[in-house]
Amino acid sequence: MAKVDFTETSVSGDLNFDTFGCNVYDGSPSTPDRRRPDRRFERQGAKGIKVNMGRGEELEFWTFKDRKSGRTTFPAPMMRATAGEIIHINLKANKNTHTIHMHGIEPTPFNDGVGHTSFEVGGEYTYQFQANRPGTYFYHCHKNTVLHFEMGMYGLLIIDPSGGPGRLFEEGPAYDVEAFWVVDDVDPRYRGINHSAGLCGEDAQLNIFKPKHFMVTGIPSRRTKRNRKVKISARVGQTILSRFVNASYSRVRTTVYGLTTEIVGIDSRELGGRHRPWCSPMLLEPGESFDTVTAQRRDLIFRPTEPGRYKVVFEFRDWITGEIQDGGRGIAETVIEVTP
Ligand SMILES: [Cu+2]
Repeated sequence: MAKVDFTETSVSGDLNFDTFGCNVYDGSPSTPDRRRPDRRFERQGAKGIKVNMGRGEELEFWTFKDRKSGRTTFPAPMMRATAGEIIHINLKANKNTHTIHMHGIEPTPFNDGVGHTSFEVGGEYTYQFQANRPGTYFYHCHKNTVLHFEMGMYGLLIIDPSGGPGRLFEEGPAYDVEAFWVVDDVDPRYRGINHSAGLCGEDAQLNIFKPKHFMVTGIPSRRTKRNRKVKISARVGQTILSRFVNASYSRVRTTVYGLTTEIVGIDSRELGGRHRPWCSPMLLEPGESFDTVTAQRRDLIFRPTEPGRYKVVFEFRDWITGEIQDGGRGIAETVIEVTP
């Protein structure tokens, strides 16, 4: 076995299958080609947080703490930047090793946060990338991903066009009201699984997922109808943008009643526009649904012309059988409330 040593910016020591498989290399390398950032985020993970699920039940989540503001939330605090900026995300890993993967952004492999193709952070690392395309992204830990993602190690990553918030893409639709619908499902059994379980071939049963709780943007389904993080309030004539992320392990069917849904972006990419003449936004009639699977994003535009309370339903369905999870209980609802 050849000895490899790229000093501090790469993997060193014996290289074999396990270096990227079972015993993933971890360390605190310095950032290659480091530049002065336009924007810097500081995160710490995994950070435990207890979430009140209602009826006296508390569940543990793992998330990222924002070291600048001191905030620990589930989902993890949002990162927001402007297209063209050079961004640094500094991660301090505590309790075990973790990574930050910017899903939908294509940085260099070294900065991609996928341990199996680079390394896991076993101390501290500063990810560097340039945000070239505006859109709706999310970041998440990519260590033992099935477990760490389910435990809550993710947050929104929004890249605004050069003019800042108020427009979705450079030329894309302008909006007056911005909302976030991040759907997730929770299997309490996963709370008892160790950080690295299943990585080295033992059967941690990560293929078995039986969700018992259903959430939108960190709010359990029994509170999503009224909670201001989920419910949308707007006036007639305003344009609403809702950034939808499927962070669950279900096929989620979303239906908005009484309003036309315009899907103007899919997976951080614009539908239509001058640079994409081969596609166009999708229009859904009131009551018509759309389905998404894990990690997919949809940018949704609503242009209400009449006051009303418009019902929104998220159905969490089994990928294979298509049945609503947990014996039909896998549903969350909210409303778009439109005043004159
Ligand atoms: Cu992790």
